[in-house]
Amino acid sequence: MFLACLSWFCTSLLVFVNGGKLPEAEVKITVLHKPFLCHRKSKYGDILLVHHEGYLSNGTKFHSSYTQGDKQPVWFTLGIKEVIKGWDKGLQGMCAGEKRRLIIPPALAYGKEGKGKIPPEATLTFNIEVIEIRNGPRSHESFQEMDLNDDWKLSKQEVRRLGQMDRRTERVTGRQVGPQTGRWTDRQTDRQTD
Ligand SMILES: [Ca+2]
Repeated sequence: MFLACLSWFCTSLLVFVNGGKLPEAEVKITVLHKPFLCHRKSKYGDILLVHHEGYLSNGTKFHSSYTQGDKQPVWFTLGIKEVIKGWDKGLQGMCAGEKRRLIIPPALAYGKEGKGKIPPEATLTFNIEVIEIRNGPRSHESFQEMDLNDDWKLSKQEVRRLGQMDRRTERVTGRQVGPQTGRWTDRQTDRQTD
């Protein structure tokens, strides 16, 4: 009788603590590589340049930006639902050069429907390498200004244009060019010559 009461009490306590809700789906994060130097960490609103590989739970690779398409890393804005929720949650606080493995439950990926090669209710594993982190647009208006073709995504060209505008501002204001900005300039030069 005492045990029954105790178990009833514990269950009620649990429901009370959780507010009767199911626990929220979580992303499992494993850091695969952390660079020695970290000038800044990614946060909501930043624009990230990433390489990524995606796997289904049976080990099938469904995408790799290293080997597919134009084999280039992709830009996206963190935390504005431009990408699946699992990425928005799992790619915060990262350094440029850091690599993470994310295991994302279907609720934070493509859910009950699935999408393309992704079957319904699929748990996905991504290996993601952050190549570059830049300040994103700080307001709705500045995002719209950057998004030249109004598709609610920032393409490589649109982000590159922001980089060029930033450098112009630095020349005008004479602001000290930080290591990150310097690296960006080098990378841009590299890309233009290759
Ligand atoms: Ca766009």
